Amino acid sequence: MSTYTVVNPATEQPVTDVELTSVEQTDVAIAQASKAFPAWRDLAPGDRAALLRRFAEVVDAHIDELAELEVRNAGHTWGNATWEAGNVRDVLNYYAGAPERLAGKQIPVAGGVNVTFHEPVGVVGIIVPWNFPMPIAGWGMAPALAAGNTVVLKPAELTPLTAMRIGELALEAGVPEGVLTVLPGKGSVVGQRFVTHPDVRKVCFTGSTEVGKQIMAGCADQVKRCTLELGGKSANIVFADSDLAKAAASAPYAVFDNAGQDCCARSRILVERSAYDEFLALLEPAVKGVRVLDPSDRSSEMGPLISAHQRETVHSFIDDAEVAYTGSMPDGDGFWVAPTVVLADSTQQRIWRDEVFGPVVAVLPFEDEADAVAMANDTEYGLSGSIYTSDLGRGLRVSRAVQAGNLSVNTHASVRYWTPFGGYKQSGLGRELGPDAPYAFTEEKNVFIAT
Ligand code: TAP
Repeated sequence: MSTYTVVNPATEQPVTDVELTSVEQTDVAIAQASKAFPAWRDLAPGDRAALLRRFAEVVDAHIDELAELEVRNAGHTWGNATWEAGNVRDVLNYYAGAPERLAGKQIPVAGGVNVTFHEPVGVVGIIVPWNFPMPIAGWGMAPALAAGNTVVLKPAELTPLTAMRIGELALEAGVPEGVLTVLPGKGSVVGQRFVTHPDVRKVCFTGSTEVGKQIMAGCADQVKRCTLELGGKSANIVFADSDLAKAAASAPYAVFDNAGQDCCARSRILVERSAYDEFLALLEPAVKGVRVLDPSDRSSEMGPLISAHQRETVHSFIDDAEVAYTGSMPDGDGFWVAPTVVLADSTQQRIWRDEVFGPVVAVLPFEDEADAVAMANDTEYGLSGSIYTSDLGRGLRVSRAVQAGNLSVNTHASVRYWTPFGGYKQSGLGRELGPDAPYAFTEEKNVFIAT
């Protein structure tokens, strides 16, 4: 039996050892999920809804415990970790409304009656990255379970603890054995088996674009359904007519939240040239004001990176770039990088094009609206972005022109569990969240009855 030692990224101290699931154990779990599927599918919709609501209640009773685990396992701040645990509860409650609403259609035809049904696909494999272990687990499992599927879920090897606890809480809530199974382990072992095992009918993957492409190629072999939520290089577009003080005050939180390990991080700031110097001057105190502290300190606003490896990757970007200014970070152990503002000198630079996944933001001026849109779209990614302007017509026009799935105007808050989330271009395939998410875990069946 091989094990992995979970490390606290703020202290580099071991937290606990976790047994890694083997291929054989993965196969056993998939067999149990297949066995549990018919009964879960056939449960009266109201009963499935009630179990999901009960699951949400049990999660709610353990918010502090889950948050505590995430602070130690992922280095998330207390504020973020409690929000993330609450998000799992909220997503379960929201999709508890779905079993009773997954209605098909009656479509007019000659000579009979035509009806459609939304039928669950079967066993769903969910592969979760380390940056948001709880929300991403919740966004996959809640609509999948609501639609009548059973779920096998693999957390990232680095951050398995909260997902494992959530799996236990499901059982405590009365969710039957085999309906949700959490399998801590390696992507190349457990995740890969979800892709190749014929009884896993759909794979929901969140992670890097590179691995996402491999998952998609692997799924093609069996024409397996897959949803991909991948990387991003999102633009924060600041027009000269915006409230510059507000735009500058909010910009750090749009990119340094979760130490920049956020697929939606607005890691490119585009500023209209006439406001460029003023914006940079306003941004400096905002960046320096971010409280970068051990996340066990409840006033911390930014914690460490997840690992030494991730810190090296981030340094490889900063070392090549022209740093304008940095914020603070603690001394001593922990995988720390200070919030860093880089002045880009071209849209071809690596810092401007590649996802850093760390607390680094690059800034470049633009000339006019058309230039801003062209620069924002000059990327293979398309996940999110923000537009700051006092002209709401322009805000809407630019939102429509930017090729990304989640835009926000005069705020960076673009993700809500009751609205759809996902990427254009190489940021992903399909959508999560919102009212339609359960349908993505069903097949639509059409039945014609001759009369
Ligand atoms: P990845 O290395 O892609 O890992 C993501 C998950 O996939 C992990 O659980 C990993 O397992 C597993 N995995 C790795 N190789 C696999 C394979 N061959 N087959 C099946 N599963 C495999 O990404 P990461 O470094 O954890 O996360 C960072 C990336 O995720 C960033 O690019 C970020 O933008 C993206 N991300 C996107 C979103 C959305 S919603 N678009 C949200 C969060 C993160 P291990 O445990 O072995 O690593």
